[in-house]
Amino acid sequence: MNRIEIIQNRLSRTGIDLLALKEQGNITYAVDSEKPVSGMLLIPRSGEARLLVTPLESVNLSSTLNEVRIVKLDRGEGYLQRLLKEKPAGLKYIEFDALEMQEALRLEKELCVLLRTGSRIVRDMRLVKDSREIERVKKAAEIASQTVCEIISRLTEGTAEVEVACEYDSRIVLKGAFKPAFETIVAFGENSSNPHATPSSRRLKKGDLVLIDAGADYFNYKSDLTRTVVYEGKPERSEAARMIEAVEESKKAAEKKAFPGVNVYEIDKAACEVLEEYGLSKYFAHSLGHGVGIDIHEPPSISPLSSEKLRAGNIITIEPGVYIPGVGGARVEDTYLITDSGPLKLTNAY
Ligand SMILES: [Mn+2]
Repeated sequence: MNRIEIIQNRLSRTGIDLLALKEQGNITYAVDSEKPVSGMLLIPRSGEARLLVTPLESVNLSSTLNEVRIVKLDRGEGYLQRLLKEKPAGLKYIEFDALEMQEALRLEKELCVLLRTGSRIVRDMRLVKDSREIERVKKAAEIASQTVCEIISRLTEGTAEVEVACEYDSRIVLKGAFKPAFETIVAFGENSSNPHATPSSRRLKKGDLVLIDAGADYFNYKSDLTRTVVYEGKPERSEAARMIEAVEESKKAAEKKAFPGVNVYEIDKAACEVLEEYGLSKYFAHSLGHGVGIDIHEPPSISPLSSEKLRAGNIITIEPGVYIPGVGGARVEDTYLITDSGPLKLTNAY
């Protein structure tokens, strides 16, 4: 059964007449494409699925994509306009993955249907990766890990953050990645205290904290890892070394909990307890981790607010970090496949 058929089975069971997907990651997944696909994918409970695309998006698309019919809109025509024009007969209940308020109001008025947004059908399918998806994330992880190791071993005094980031980006492409999975973060010294630092012209000095957060996109699947090191510093007893030790210990504690069936907030709790012991938990500014796949951030979110249970086949990151304003930050992150026997680390940089 292909993914569209699996979705149609679920529509039959829940009484939904039509599932409309707008998010690129969901469409790409549903049509099982090796390249990102945008547009509006209409999947009826039975019959042919159709992908509405603008004239721009239709360039390079043939008339079908894995048995989904491609419908080219006229220039200037909107997806909703076309959906309304065609008004499939007998529609009572439409579910969207995402829908803007204006669109919802217009559809309700003109179609007189029951509408729901935030559909979980494709979201839930994407939570558990199949073997083909796992192979792609593994490859993305391998490329990123090797490259981060190379980059760290070649750090030289006086190099700017942007230079290191560019070097990483070009090396992964030469290794077969499509592109970086997100904007590569390279932060030296005090800049590492910003969890989302943008690489700048700041140059590397001896004793600096060096934080590199990088990933790769391989056939649409992503990897994510972070390493923090001290550049030619005297590591013993420095505050920087203590921060790095704290996040590494915190990550280990989280790994021990990352088994199928565990509530994700328990993983977060285990990581926080270690940071608490170091007196650093007040400097932990973000979620502990996130799912990774077609999107760099996808469900499940590993946060204190989530009560989702881990499942075998989930691919997640664990990334505790501490950020002390004016001093610097440390984060260590890996991408893991959750298996029945626990977390399997896919990003094997040292
Ligand atoms: Mn991450």
